[in-house]
Amino acid sequence: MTDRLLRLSRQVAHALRHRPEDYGLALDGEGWVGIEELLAALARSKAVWANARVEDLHAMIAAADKQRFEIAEGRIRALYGHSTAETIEKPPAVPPKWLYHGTTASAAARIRAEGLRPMDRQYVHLSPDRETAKTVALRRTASPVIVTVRAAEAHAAGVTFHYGNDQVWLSGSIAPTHLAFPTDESG
Ligand code: HQG
Repeated sequence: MTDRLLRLSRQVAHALRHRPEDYGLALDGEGWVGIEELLAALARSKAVWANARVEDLHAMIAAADKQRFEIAEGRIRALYGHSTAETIEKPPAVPPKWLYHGTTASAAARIRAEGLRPMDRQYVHLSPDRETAKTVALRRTASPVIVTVRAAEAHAAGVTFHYGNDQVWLSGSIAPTHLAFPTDESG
């Protein structure tokens, strides 16, 4: 991924996940916005994007290590990560039996006590396997703690889950009773 595409990805994530209003954009209920609208908004926001084209958005998606955005029918949306005031609607989905959440030791201590919470985002973000969870945690710490989520059990108890992409599941808050911690962390 070139520096320019990485910067584009960060800017688009900022616009489509967090601050669409700063760009004069309004997401629809599922997070979509017109591609031409987004390109015009980017061009207004920074001179460096004045000549950005739809081809750049396709190249950004193709070069990424994970699927953060989706393009369809002349529109684009972020698949997860939102922190906008209006909750992005995601269809409910039946999760696999287990999901994983990679985090820091200090957050894990809080999570043991109060469960997983969305914090600044609209949903809790979960990984389908330990390796992915570890990668998520490595953004924040060199010593990841992997929390195991008994997802099917939580789902049966009423927690709503949503599919983000093949590496990301989303959910509401999950109580500690549905979580398991590494023995060296749990004491
Ligand atoms: C923690 C990236 C204290 C949680 C990643 C995490 C992911 C608690 C932090 C996606 C807590 C929130 C999301 C509680 C949760 N007390 N801390 N009760 N419950 N936390 O960034 O999952 O590259 O919002 O453990 O790969 O780290 O941007 O969530 O450390 O898919 O596409 O609060 O963002 O994707 O942090 O990451 P985040 P996350 P992108």
